[in-house]
Amino acid sequence: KKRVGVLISGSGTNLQALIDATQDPSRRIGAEIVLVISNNAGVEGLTRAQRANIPTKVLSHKDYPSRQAFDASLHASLVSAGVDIVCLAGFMRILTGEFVKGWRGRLLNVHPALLPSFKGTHAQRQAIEAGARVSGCTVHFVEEAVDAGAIIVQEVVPIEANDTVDALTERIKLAEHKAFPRALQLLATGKIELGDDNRIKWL
Ligand code: 3YE
Repeated sequence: KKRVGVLISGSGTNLQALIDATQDPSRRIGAEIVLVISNNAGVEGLTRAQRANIPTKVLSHKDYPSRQAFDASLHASLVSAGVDIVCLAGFMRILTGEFVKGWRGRLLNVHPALLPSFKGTHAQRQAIEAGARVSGCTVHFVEEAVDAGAIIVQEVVPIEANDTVDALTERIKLAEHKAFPRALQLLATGKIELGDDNRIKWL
């Protein structure tokens, strides 16, 4: 089984979906979560990990003099836990090129829109304001350019008449809880890899 580290910043609902999926042998994800790191202390995601008996660590970016130093500390913690694959599950920090390079092909993020549309923050609001009739979520390999990495799984959700950002956000979250475990399974079971051309290679 591949050893997974999950980085969080908040409530950890995607972490919970990954815990539930990896702990259910019938789902055959091929991965186990061995470490959860939060850059914020006291968040609900840490409680979720502890409840599942998964080791946790708080590394606050505020305790480091630079983005490089923070990322080096993240990297060292992941390496010492023997992590193979890193999942960003609501982790709200932009990672340095150096960190991203060190985990090339082994670092996944979930974004609340159908990339390459609506990159960046407030993606749900962007979709509503654009008048789109569908949005969704994207699980992608992380590259240095934010939200630009190769797409692994997407899940579509409707945008309803008179939809609100909050209602759409909740609908997209449910889609993320399906998409993220599927993407992790594809990588952990060797169905995909990140090709030298930075595109998905289906094996
Ligand atoms: N880093 C790189 N490439 C990626 N991090 C994430 C995805 C991704 C990545 O594809 N290189 C917005 C965060 C965006 C932002 O400006 N964050 C601030 C801090 C804000 C805070 O602490 O609340 C910052 O300076 O990093 C994960 C998703 C990042 C979301």
